Amino acid sequence: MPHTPRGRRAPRPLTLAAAGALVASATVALPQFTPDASAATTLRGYADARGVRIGAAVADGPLRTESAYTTVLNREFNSVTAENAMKWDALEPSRNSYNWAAADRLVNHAAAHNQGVRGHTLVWHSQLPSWLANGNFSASELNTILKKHIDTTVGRYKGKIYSWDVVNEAFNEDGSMRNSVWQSKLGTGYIANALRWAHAADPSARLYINDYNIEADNAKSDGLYNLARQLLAQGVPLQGIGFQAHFVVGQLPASMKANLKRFSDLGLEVSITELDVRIPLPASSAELAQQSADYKTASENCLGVPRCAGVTVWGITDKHSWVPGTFNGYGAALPYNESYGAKPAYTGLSNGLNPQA
Ligand code: G2I
Repeated sequence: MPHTPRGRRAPRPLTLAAAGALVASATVALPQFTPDASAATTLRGYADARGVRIGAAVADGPLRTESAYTTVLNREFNSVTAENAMKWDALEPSRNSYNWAAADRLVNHAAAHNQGVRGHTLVWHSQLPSWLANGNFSASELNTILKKHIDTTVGRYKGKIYSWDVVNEAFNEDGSMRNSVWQSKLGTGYIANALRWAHAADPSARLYINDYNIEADNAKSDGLYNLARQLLAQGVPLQGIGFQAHFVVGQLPASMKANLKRFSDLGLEVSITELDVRIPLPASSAELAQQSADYKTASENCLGVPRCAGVTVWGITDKHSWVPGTFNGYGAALPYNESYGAKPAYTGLSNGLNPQA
């Protein structure tokens, strides 16, 4: 039985609300997990008390080699996401030849530290192995390849992954579908198929569509909203929307909470899945303070909405963030600095998780 924190209702299944003509087609449940009673004032202590997840994207290198990294990971987070280890190019670099080592390592680490696992990601246009990206497969072959990937990957971790980013970054900024190998060969139907296959492989995993620049009410989130409504109306097993939330300091969209709420009003779970807040370097103390406010607001924007399952940050420490390698001149995006010192952003995130703050 999951332990219920004092004064909290036990997590219970939430029935999909019928929205308009939508038919309730599935049941979603908030994450079930046993809180770590050791430290109420950590991020995970506050998250446990609310029955939600506070997660971190985990890189395999520091997980294996840096004790400061695992100390913070285990103390502060009740959920993990593989930053790269569950991507297709990592799992199946040559056709039919799998490399599960790093993904297994993370799943085993999570089990040993009472952490849940978000799976990331099954269907994406990026990080495909070259045999697949350059294979020039027919639609029928691609369909078979995708089904096998989902059956194999979701099946391997059945019961060990509480939610999967089944489809990642499928939209263009204008709300149309991105022209990936999946879209161009299979059409938009690949999304419903992927969700159905994933559900068959692990009926207990919550299945997500995940994307960036959908935090605001905008053309891209409108496109996703319309697709989500259609999928639910068709009875496709879609249970959640992942809002990546890669922000620039001081630029959280004003419509974020209302936008998450409209998805939640469809009966879907919502989660922040990849939160970070980048700053032009060198970061000033004013920018670090604004970043702290942004972490608080972002987490409150999710947790203040019904059916928010939790918040995941895309890394732990600025030492290992993807940001400087991608956004020239930016960095300092995470709650811990390069020496594993907690930044003002840590306090902001903590206050966002703690309703008493
Ligand atoms: O780009 C930020 C994130 C946007 N949403 C989807 C996420 O999956 C994505 O994560 C990033 C990782 O943080 C990076 O670490 O995805 C990148 C591309 O998969 C990751 O970068 C890659 C490098 O491009 C590769 O050269 C490298 O081999 O990381 C790989 C493993 O270190």
